[in-house]
Amino acid sequence: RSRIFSGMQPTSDSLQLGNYLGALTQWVALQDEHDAIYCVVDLHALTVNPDPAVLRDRTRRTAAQFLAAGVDPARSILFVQSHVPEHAELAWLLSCQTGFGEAGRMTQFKDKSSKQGSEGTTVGLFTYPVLMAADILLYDTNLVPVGEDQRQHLELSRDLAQRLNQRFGPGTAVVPDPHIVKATAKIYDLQDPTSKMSKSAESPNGLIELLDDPKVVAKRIRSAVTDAEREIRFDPAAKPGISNLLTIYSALTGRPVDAIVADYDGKGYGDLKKDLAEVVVGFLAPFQERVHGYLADPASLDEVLADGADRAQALAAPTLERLYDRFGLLRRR
Ligand code: AQP
Repeated sequence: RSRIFSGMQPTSDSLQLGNYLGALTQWVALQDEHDAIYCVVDLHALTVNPDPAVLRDRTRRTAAQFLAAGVDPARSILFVQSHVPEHAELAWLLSCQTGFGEAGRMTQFKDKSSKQGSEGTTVGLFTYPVLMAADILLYDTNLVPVGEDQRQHLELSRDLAQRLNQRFGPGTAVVPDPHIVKATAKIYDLQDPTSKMSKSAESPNGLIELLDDPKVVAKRIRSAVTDAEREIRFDPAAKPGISNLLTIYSALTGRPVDAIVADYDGKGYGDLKKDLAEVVVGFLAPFQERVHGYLADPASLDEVLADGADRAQALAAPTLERLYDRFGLLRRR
């Protein structure tokens, strides 16, 4: 069985639909056939300097959403990144193997730091992809299910693994492969359908948050930006708005895009939006109920996370030990 690792940041009260369709549904699908490890990456969230109480709350909320989506702690390991200190330790080793220019070429860093200005940008944001490489290499991960926006970061993880094997000998690190499902690899903002949907979007109007009031969600779908034509067809270059709605419709119903397009032959954008709003709300209502169930019992949730951290650490500690040894750090008696 191959090893899967992936994580999400607790950077918002709610995950957004792109997180769910791009990554979380894959996490759930992969857990039967693979040894899966899923993580709330709270150390990553520190890069944007969150309020401490808010971060703690969002960490539990994010874990509750993983569970509500179907991550099963009996089959997968579910834990919080900071509970396993080996992540931060390995990140230091890897940061000493990462070129300054190499890290500076990461487009997510360039985008986020240009919005925050150089004083608002932390060194942590710069080294974020190195910590992500540590998360992945720490578990000798084979496959990393993520959305398209993480492709470049994953490429860095692969380069680092290959570099370690060259410098310190074969078998130092496992080179991870991305698992990116093309159809849902990038869900777009409803108001700006050429930018990806994001938890930290500047305007909430193009965002579908999984814990939003269903009425608000329905309204946002009905107000989604489309185009001046009338024809419903899947053409991401010419019709990004409609194509995005079709992608979401298809992913949530399991119906192929072509079949949906055929259903709407002769119908208008308004019909598509109205029906999609129902589909999304129909998915969100039971999801939200499950999330609230988990949040109503924080002691049980913490128990699940503590057990996950124990299991994760049992895998992480020997890997880190192997790497410390290969790097030439004198081990304590
Ligand atoms: N729009 C998207 N379409 C498909 N997949 C997406 N992902 C994020 N947005 C989309 C995937 O979800 C996971 C979340 O990773 P993250 O929490 O580390 O943050 P991110 O990639 O930076 O996602 P966000 O929502 O945009 O968060 P913020 O605003 O905090 O930066 C990853 O697998 C990602 O690919």
